[in-house]
Amino acid sequence: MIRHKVFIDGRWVAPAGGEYLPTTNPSTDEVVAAIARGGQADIDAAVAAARGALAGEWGQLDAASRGRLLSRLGQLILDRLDELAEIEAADTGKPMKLARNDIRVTARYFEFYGGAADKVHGDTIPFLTGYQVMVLREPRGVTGHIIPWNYPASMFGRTLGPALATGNACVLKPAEEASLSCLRFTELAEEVGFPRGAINLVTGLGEEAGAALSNHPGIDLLSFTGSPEVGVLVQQAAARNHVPCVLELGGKSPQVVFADADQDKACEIIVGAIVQNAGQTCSAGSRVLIERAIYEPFMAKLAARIARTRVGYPAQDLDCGPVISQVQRERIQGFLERAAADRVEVVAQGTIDPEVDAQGYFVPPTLYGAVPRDHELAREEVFGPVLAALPFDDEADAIRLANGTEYGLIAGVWTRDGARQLRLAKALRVGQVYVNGYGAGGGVELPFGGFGKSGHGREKGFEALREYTVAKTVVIDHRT
Ligand code: TXE
Repeated sequence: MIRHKVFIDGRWVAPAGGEYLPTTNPSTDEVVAAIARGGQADIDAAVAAARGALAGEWGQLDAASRGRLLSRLGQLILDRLDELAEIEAADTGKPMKLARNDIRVTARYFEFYGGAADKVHGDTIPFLTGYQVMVLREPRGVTGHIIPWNYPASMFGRTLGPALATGNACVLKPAEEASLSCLRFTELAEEVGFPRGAINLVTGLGEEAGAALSNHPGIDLLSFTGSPEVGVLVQQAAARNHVPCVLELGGKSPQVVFADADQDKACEIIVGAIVQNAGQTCSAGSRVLIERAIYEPFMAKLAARIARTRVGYPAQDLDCGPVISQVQRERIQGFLERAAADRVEVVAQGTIDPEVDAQGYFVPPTLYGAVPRDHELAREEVFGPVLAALPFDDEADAIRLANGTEYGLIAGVWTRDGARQLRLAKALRVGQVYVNGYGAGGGVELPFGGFGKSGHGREKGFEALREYTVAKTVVIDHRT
């Protein structure tokens, strides 16, 4: 079995503790590889290597050269599309078509940020006569990145692309459940010729390598995607070290369907967005809010569509695969059991393909109807293929309900009324609003991030470049 090392200062080395962790295929529960169990000593070395890179070759590179490295990495990822998609599908269980799409998105991040690297401009500001003021945009320095297991590939690009484009040196800790694509991308980055120390990768457990990274005093900015609970720990660590953090912590995103919506299109996209990646998507539209006048007919459409969904192995390319782990399956089953005890109505369920082996972590897509507004299914992130439907009375009620959770990540609005589209877009407390469509995942150009329990800071697009740089004001008195 392959034992993957950690990547520090341009070299693959055994973890300081000498231990490795098994990583399993969620479709079969079989161990597919071993990853290094990195810890404090590895993180210390990685942070020191990143600091060294800033003072060395990486820090000396001009922006266009950094951009070329990123673009070349993007191209190499595309060239290896099939190989990388196989790795991602085996490690996460996602259908091959989704795994391929995720790899394309990863490549697209490097293409986008490669092109953006030399377009991050500073500013000049009119000031007192005889003075020249410049605002430089400088890299933060050493950036720490902790990412989860649901989209390891595309998050590698999402978090490292803007950080590297702006000249930071990075230490990445991928999720212990799914590190394999990140390991392979790092090999490709080595092939492309990134100077040593620019990218460091330490695999391992959250409470070991993750905690060591987030608490490290040598980090200048933390970027974390994961659970709200760990997000709080990361933010506390950032506060202790007086550094900023970007947090992306999931959501309970609403799909708001008005009576004048194109119901067939809405139904197709809403179901697609909740079964995508077995519902393990931060921006999954997990609540569907339906105007009461069309509640019954629209629910009938949703139910028919959910009932047609099929769950299976990645190679079968059905609607969704297994969830990532037995722990996650049990967590989702806990929601389903409590909903049953509370007599929340299951309106429809998809089917797990009879070919699949009971060893995998499969969960059927499930639609719940008339979910009480205060029920956990209407308020908490399930992170599974579970859709909670709730009726609403009018536009004001829809807005109240949509904004009525602790989260605020993205929203879908379905109506043909142009003025209403705009009113909703402005009233919803979320980082992205889709009107008559829904785009969980892609759109690397589009700023993305949340409010409240969904986190703060913005990733993707040019906004991310702002997060990874800091303004320095230079005031020159040029009077003679
Ligand atoms: O997340 P964790 P888990 C939500 C989703 C899911 C739940 C639990 O609801 O059911 O979180 O998932 C690292 N210090 N999301 O337990 O633990 C960990 O190693 C520093 C939504 O897997 O937050 C991994 O790399 N790091 C989310 C990363 O944090 C720590 C995606 C995420 O793991 C750490 C994933 C610690 N003490 C889960 N403990 C989204 N926003 O999409 C763990 N980690």
